[in-house]
Amino acid sequence: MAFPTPPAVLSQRDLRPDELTSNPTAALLRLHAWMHLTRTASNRILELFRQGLMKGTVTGGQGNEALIIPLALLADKAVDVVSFTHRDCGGQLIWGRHLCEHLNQYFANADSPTQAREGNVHYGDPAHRSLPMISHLGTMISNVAGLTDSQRRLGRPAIGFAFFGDGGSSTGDIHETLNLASLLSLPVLFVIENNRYAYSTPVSEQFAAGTELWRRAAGYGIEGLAIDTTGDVLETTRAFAAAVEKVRRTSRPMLIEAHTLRLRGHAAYDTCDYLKPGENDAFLAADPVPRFRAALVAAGHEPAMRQVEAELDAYLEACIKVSLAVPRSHQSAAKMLGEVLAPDAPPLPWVPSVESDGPAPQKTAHVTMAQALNKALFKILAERPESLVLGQDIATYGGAFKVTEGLLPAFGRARVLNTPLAESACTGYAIGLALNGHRPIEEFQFADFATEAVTQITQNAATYHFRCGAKVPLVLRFPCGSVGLGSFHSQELEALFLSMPGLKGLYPSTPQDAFNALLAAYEDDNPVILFEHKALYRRGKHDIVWDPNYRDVWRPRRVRAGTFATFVTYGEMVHLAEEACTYFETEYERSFDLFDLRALSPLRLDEIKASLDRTHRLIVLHEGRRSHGFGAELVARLTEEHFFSLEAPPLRIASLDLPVPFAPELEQVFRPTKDKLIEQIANWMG
Ligand SMILES: Cc1ncc(C[n+]2csc(CCOP(=O)(O)OP(=O)(O)O)c2C)c(N)n1
Ligand SMILES: [Mg+2]
Repeated sequence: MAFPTPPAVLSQRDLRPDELTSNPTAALLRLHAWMHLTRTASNRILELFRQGLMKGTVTGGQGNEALIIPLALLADKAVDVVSFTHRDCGGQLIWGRHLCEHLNQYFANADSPTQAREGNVHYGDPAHRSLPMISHLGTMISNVAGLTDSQRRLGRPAIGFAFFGDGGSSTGDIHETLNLASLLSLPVLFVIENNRYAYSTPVSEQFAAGTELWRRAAGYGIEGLAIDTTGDVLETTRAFAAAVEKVRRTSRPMLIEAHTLRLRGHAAYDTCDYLKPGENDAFLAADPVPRFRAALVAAGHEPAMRQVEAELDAYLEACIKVSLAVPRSHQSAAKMLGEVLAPDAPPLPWVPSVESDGPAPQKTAHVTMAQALNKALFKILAERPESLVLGQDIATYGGAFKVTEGLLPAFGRARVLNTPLAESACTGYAIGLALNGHRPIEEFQFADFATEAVTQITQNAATYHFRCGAKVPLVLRFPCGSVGLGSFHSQELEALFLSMPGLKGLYPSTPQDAFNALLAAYEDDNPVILFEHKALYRRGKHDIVWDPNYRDVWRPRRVRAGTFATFVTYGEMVHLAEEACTYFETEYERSFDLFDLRALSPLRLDEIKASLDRTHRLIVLHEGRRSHGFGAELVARLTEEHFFSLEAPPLRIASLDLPVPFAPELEQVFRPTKDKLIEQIANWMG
């Protein structure tokens, strides 16, 4: 069924600040119309939920209209960036969503904008720079900062609108992002929707240093102010307009604490029994919507308003009728599984040479793995204008492992970006850039510190495509593996990260594969983790060439041919495995079919399965810990189809289930070594 045509008033989705003086009546009637629709739609959504027609829960925006309607109308929808919260229903509609789409999202039906894969407010319109929020409060605002920066880099006069609640304002992401935005001078309007409660927790239990949340701005070197949205709507709108104009003109962030209301509790299920006696009545008395209407009536606009309200009410009911008739969503497992990752992108038109300015395709370089990665970064930055590199100490210093050495003088600070110690916000910022056509490559100083960004990587970036079809082309470089640095600078985190859907992972073991892997990861439209074992960075020099088949790193490499067993490993362990294979060939006259997995996700195991069909014996080796380790997945996948043809139980060799011990002697006990490998294989062979 076609969507009902919106009343004419809803085609007015903008408000220019000069209208507030040149034609205030038209501006006020527009504000009223959107506030009326937003309030009535929110009330009807609550009713539909209570009738059991909507799923999950609903968190209403009743009381927040005088905040979100002026700001959404003032935004430049052609260039600006936003992420709406669970109180911002009116903003979604003003940004351009048809009311039926909004309702379909809440019904989670077959026409829902997220294909019913997400519920209620968790949707947006990334193609038009409205980012769908995830539940994790605080995460979205760094995405807004990144996308706003992307717009500015493309020469567009955009600003970002980052909305979050008084409760959300306590999260680490908020602090990291306010700091980052100030450092990078990003034009983002940070708006705390202070409705005095986070679920049942009052602001006084949220923040110790007084309840004036806007005063935090001074700590980040940015302007802060409070605006009371429960007062006169025209005054509120003028104050917002001045702030919007200033952020756009100065390109500096600003923090606004907007006092607002939450009239229907936290969510549909909220009992509200934590409110003090009379507190809810006070909220209702402070509601600006009826007072605003009464003022317009007193100014003689009642007949015009009544007509608009009637049109809007009829439109709302017509939209509900259309959306109620949409069938439930039915999707096969194959369809959903097939849409977790963005499809393979076509290869980029690389200059067929290791060096961008080298004419001969056959030109080689004799390099360590660190230098091979450095060459790939040079090539990407030289040939791809949408690329940039970010991370801690990567600019002047060239990175903790000197992988980014020389990039800053060649490409400048805007594209070789030193970041503060804020892995979560910096990853969120990179996600925002990636959503708008940039392709960031982020270096984590050590893979271990990526745990600071777990939410951004696994819950946000990794789920984007499934949730809304948006692509997040992002390379996350993880220097990993133990080299005598103890628990927090050594870990192999592939099992932790890759157990979450939506991430790809490559783990090269040679300079050539590292060079190829960085190009392949770069041109992928998904977040790709590049695992770089620190012991391999300087493990001798090797020739690297321009390899037109660089995308083959997404498949395993057969390192040696053999007959006794199929031997699967990756990373530094490939070199250990080779030594063990040589030993067994010499001492036992037994050969192994040795594979370097290279791509940890998605796993392409056909060639290895074919090998197992010939050898009927399997060895899996990795440096990560054994329990819940990557080897468990490999053994399961490889043997579930071949179980009855196996001639021996699979052998799984991994590190011990310990935090990585520091002293070299203890580290050797912890991780696989050549001697232990030989001993375990010999025992297994019997
Ligand atoms: C990081 C995180 N922790 C906990 C929650 C659970 N939660 C959902 S809404 C909410 C309260 C949010 O309060 P506030 O930020 O003030 O926004 P409001 O709902 O008042 O608009 C909580 C605790 C969450 N969504 N995210
Ligand atoms: Mg709140």
